Amino acid sequence: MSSRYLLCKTFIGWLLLACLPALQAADNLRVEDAWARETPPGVSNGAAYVTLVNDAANKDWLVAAWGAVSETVELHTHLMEGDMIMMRQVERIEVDAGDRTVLEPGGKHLMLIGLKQPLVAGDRFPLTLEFEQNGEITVQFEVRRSMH
Ligand SMILES: [Cu+2]
Repeated sequence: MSSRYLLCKTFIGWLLLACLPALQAADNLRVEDAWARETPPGVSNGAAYVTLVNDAANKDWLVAAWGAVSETVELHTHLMEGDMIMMRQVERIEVDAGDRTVLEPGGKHLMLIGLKQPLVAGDRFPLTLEFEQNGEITVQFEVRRSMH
């Protein structure tokens, strides 16, 4: 065995070690910017938004969400019907491989049906998001006054 071969083998070992954490971190789904809009008193439904980041090689789908904040959580989108923009419930929200899906005002969102109490700016509450491939992720949502 030449010393050159040894050197090469060691170098490849280092490369593998250096790559390992990156490979593991890439193989999942992340969420960013989880927030909900403040609700006025007496309003029983709210909306929550989040950015879904899919670093994995496979497509995934958000299929359900729930939390103690409301009776139920529905997945919604906005659609044009004639000249009206209507909210519609959807069965799942796709997150393409290596891509991100943004839930935002005027687009896809989590509809909090039957709020237990008004959402007040600065408060935080957890929601569990269930993905078809990646399973459940519990996320803290921050209540904001902003419309954006
Ligand atoms: Cu809605």
